[in-house]
Amino acid sequence: MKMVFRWFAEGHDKIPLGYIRQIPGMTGVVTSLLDVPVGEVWPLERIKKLKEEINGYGLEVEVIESVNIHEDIKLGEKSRDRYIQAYINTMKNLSEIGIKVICYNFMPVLDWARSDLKRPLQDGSNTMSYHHDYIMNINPQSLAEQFGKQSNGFELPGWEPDRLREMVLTIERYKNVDENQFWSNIKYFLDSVIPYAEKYDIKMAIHPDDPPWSIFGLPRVLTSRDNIRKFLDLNNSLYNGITLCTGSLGSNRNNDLPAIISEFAKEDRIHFAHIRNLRFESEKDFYECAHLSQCGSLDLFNIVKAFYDSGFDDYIRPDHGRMIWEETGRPGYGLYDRALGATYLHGLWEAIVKTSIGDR
Ligand SMILES: [Mn+2]
Repeated sequence: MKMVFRWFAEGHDKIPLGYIRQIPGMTGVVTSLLDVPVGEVWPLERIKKLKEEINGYGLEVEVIESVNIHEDIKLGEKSRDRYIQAYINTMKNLSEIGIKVICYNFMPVLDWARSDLKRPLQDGSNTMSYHHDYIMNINPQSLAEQFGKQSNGFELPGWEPDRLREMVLTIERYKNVDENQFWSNIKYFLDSVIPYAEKYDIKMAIHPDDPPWSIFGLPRVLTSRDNIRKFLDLNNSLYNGITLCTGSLGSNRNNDLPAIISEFAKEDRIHFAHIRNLRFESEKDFYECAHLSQCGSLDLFNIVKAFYDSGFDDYIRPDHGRMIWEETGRPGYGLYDRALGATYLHGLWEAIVKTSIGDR
C-alpha cells in the first residue's frame, strides 16, 4: 500500500510540497495539469517539469487525478475520435514519466455536487455538506455561482469556468442521450483507450459518481455494485478498473462498502482508493466529517480491513477533510484534517497487518 496526497500543483494549491513530505508515511502526491483545456494533449515538457519538482521534495508522482474526458466523448459525438486520440497521446506522455494510474470520471457536464462548501460544525470547524432537496431545487448555474463565492478563490475541479460557460447548452445536448446510449458511449471510450493503457502500462481507474444518483436530469451510472460490475464487464482487461471512493459510493446507504471492496479488489480491479467518512443527517443528506469511524456513519476499520484482506496493494489517499485550526483553502482539501486522516488510516493499516499475519 502506498499512501498519497492530492496536490493541485503550483498556482492551484497553497499547500507547499515540503509540508506534504512531513506528513508521516506519505510517499507521494496525486496531481494534475488543471490549466490544460479538456481535449488537448498534456505537453511532455510540462509533465516532466512537474515530476522533477515533486521528486525534488522526495515525493513520488505515480497517479494522475484527473485527465478529464471531453464532453463530445461522453455524448458520443462524431468528433469524439479526435478527442480520444488526444487522450491516448496524453497517456503516452504520462507513461514516459512513469505514471501508473489515471483516475478519471464519466459524469456528464458537472462533476461532484454539494449544497454547502462551508457548513459550520459544532466544534468550530467547517466542511462540505449535501442536502438533497436543496440540490433538486436549485439550477446548476446558481449552484456554480454559490460555489464561486465559497471556494476561497480556488477554481474547483469539475466546476472549471470553461465547462460552466457552456453548461446550459451542454445539459440541453444530453436530452438525446438516454442511459443505454450513455453506456455504449462509455464502452466506445474504453475499447478505444484500454489497449493503449495495456501498451503503456497505465491502469485506468474510473471514479464513481458523486453523489451516486442522477442530478439535474443527467444520466449518472457509476453508482452501485451492480453498475460497477456492468462497467467492468464492458471491457475485461485488468487495466480497466476503478477508483474506490468510500465517500461517493458510501453516500448511498444501500451500498455495502466492505462487500464491494472485497469483490472488486480480489479481482484486482481497484487501482486507487479514496478513503473518507461522512455523517448522515437523513436518508440522502450528509456532511463530510473527520475520517475516524466514531465521527461518522461509515466503519473505516471494516473498510480498511476489506482492502487488506482482499490483497489490495495499490494507492490510497485520504479524501476530503474539514477545515480546522483556522485554515482557509480549497474546500475539502486543506492540509490539517487530511493529514490527520492519513495518519489514522496508517494506524488502522498497521494494526490490521500485525493482527492478520498469515491470514492474507
Ligand atoms: Mn473521491
